[in-house]
Amino acid sequence: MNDIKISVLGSEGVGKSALIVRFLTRRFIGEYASSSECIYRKRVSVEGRQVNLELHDPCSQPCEGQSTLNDQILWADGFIVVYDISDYASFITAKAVVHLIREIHLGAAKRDGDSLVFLVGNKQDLCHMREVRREEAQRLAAESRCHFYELSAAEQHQEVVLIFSKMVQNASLGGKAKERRRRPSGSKSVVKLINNVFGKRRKSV
Ligand SMILES: Nc1nc2c(ncn2[C@@H]2O[C@H](COP(=O)(O)OP(=O)(O)OP(=O)(O)O)[C@@H](O)[C@H]2O)c(=O)[nH]1
Ligand SMILES: [Mg+2]
Repeated sequence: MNDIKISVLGSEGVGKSALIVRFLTRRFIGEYASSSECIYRKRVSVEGRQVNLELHDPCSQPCEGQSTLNDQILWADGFIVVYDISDYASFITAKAVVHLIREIHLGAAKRDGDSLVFLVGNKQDLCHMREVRREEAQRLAAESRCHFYELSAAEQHQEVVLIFSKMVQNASLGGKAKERRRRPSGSKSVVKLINNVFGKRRKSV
């Protein structure tokens, strides 16, 4: 059985935890703990094969034993790079992250599968406050050989599941035999996740 490691990256508050929680529990809770980085594990089936999925949810606040962005990029097989469509600065960060992933993977002679970076514009329900034009994000995705999606973790469940499933499938096909790499610190089960998501109060947008 092979392992698939996916890191969800992007600036603070773009909805990384919301997307992961949606995928794992089907729910949108509105407030998510972000005081520690975590790896959530789930066994999934890809084309009849059992695969161990590890999902890395980084925290934006400084925390004990925090991994660097470089570590996270070297660790993962696939990346979901998230920005908030109502926050242009978060798009600039996403752009920098996408470029860094390409640079690090090429520099380290890691496989650079075209489909292993997904650029995701979250909070589509806030389109009345849109700051990032869809065309601009599409252009970045095309230039950087990423898949591109816009969605709302708050309002959509199927779309979120589809993105994670596609990522798992692509990573699974691309990475049969891979060297083990250092993992970011922290590891939690889905049960712990349920407790964790209630751990911090934060205003919903
Ligand atoms: N309107 C709207 N709000 C969202 C959506 N997704 C997440 N949020 C809200 O955005 C805020 C931040 O979401 P998080 O999932 O904690 O964001 P994060 O990227 O994990 O943040 P850090 O862990 O601090 O880096 C929360 O208040 C969420 O309820 C969405 O699709 N639409
Ligand atoms: Mg978070």
